[in-house]
Amino acid sequence: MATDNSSSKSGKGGDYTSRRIQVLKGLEAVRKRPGMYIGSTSARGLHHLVYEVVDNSVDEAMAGHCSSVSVVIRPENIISVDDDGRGIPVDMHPTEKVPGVELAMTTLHAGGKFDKSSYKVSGGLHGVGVSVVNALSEWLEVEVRRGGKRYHQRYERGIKTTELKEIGPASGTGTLVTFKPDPEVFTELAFNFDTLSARLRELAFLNKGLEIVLRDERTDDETEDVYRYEGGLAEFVEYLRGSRTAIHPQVVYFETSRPEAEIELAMQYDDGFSENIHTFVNNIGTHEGGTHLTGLRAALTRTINDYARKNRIFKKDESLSGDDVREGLTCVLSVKVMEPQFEGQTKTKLGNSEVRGAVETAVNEHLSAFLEENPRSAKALIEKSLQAARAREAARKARDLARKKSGLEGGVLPGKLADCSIADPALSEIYLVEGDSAGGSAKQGRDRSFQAILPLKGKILNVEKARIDKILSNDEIRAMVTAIGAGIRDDFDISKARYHKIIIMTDADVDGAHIRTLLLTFFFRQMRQLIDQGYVYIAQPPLYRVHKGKTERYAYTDDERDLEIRKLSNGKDGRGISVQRYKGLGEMNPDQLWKTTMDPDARTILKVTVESATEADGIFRRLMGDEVEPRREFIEKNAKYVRNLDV
Ligand code: 0RA
Repeated sequence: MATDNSSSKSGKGGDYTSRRIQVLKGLEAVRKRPGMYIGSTSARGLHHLVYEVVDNSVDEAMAGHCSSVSVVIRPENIISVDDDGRGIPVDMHPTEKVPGVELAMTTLHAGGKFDKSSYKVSGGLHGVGVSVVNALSEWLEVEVRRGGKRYHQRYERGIKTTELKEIGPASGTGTLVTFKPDPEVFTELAFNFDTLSARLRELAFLNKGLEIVLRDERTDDETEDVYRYEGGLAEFVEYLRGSRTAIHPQVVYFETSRPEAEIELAMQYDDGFSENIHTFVNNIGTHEGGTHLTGLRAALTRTINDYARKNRIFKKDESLSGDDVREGLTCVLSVKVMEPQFEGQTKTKLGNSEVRGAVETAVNEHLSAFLEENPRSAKALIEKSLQAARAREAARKARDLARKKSGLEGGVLPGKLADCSIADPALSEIYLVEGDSAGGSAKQGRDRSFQAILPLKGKILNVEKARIDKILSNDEIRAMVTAIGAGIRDDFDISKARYHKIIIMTDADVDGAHIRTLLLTFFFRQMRQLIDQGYVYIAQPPLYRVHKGKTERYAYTDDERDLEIRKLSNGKDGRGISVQRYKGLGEMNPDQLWKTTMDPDARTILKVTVESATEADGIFRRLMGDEVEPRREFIEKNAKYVRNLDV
């Protein structure tokens, strides 16, 4: 496969040499501003490289030519992605004068150039193309199996170091891409198995029948997961439902192909109270919703009301609101659209207006058929929605009453709150502190100009298990809602938040971890935008105080403690050194609490972010639902989890 680099032929897009120079400039731009192409150069961007390569294989699967994709994390965090697709074309491109595979590896957005007649993972976060992965890899090797032969080519930092060469015979077809992320580019180089597993599992659910293998070869006890779901989204819904009890045996499921979009949907009601709808466009999670979600919601409300009215299930002038028919619902909607328009702050909102009607019609048709064919299921889910409607009415009354008495928003602040003195929310923070004694220390230690303290007594209510009227009658929750000042749920208005930093400060023990989880669940379910906007943080109090004479040091991990002990013993013995382990925040005096945990110049606080709504939802469910075992496991691994949230 010889290419003549010195030849200079004129053509439409400039001569060959100048076009090659353009290519190099393109990849250079990627290396200069990697964040523009993959979002970040931290753990998130690193994992993004894998998704980018896998997306190409999944595109091949969506086109109907690939049944298996395998991802291997090799020692030194090298990644291999292998598939059994058609193999990237190796023949010379007629005008570009390089093999197709080389074009794909070196041209930005080359993905769709070959094949316009299929759905592509494009727009949103993905779809920048494998050339970006190439540019950001210390080295990358591609192997294509096609036409009975194997071909190989190597690149370093996006520049080819070998020509595409035939290296032997091949049985079958496919593409193998192996790459090592460039340490000059990434601040984090270690792949997280759980992070990759979550996305690959999701992709397998979304592409029914596609087998995705994830293997970790970095340690001796090799881990291998295989994801393959013949039931597609129906199995996804069962997975998301977890341990909750379904109120009708069969998952509602359909797939249909319309001119505007291919539509696949699965849904099931359980005896819980939360709404869990996840939507995808071309395999990308649309966290900000969009036209497909609007169509789905409209169809749910209309179809269920129509059926109930027709079958005389309502009493006199009863009817169900959108919120009512979504309570206890787990639903996944996946649409595939030829030219998706992604909008919104994070480009995860579908804009195509024609999709709304297509989804609405499809859901109307299939859901009403399901209700007609399964009258007992229909009755169960309508009864459930009616209960939701009654509870909502009771909650409204309770809220009105409460508003009059103390005011959930505006009005009187809770008595336990020690508020800050400045009025600018952007500069204000509130510490939610476990227990009255730690609350007392925090009140004395704080900088009262911008730091507010709200002590919380004992365990707050587990909102995952409670209904809205009960949630609102809980004192600790009411205090938080009033202090934050932005309302709750449908009434929540983030622009009214009185603080832009809400810092959870609990003891470094199992109870503290539990309270922290309860609070996170509360924010996730009832004030989700606080998390989306990055307003929620977790304080990091020290675990140890090491002191000798007049010197004192604080340590946040066991390793740090050992290091401080070594430093203080000055190579001699450890006499006179004392180590105190803090069992709770209450053991610190106000001054210590300020110095170690609250002083903005000295403290570390972890920002809580929700990377994948689906995964987060699953985590919250497993933690807060009825299963005891996963919760225990979680609490044991809590520190790791909190950091994971930030990936
Ligand atoms: C365009 C055309 C053809 C294959 C592919 C792209 C392709 C790309 C990747 C990337 C990873 N795995 C892939 N598998 C296939 C083939 C067109 C044809 O054979 O007619």
